[in-house]
Amino acid sequence: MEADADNAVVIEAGDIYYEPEAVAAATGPIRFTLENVGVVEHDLVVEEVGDVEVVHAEAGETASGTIELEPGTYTFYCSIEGHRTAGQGGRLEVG
Ligand SMILES: [Cu+2]
Repeated sequence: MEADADNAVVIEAGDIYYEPEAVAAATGPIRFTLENVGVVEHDLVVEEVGDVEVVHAEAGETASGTIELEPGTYTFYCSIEGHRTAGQGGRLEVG
């Protein structure tokens, strides 16, 4: 999925997955919106920049956060205990 003109990426988070798991955005500030359709909390953390949490959404809620990234390939994951090992992760291409 490509980011829109505002460099915004929308990801659905459920129990326990992201949809989509592969997203692309342009260099600069990237706005992530996490739509949590699950019954537990989820977040989105970018690994390569020091495991920074970009956005956190409580169960059933939608939240947004922004991160500025250089061109490259990044890994994102949910830091709620057990979620990453259950497969809640994805890849972000910036450039
Ligand atoms: Cu999660």
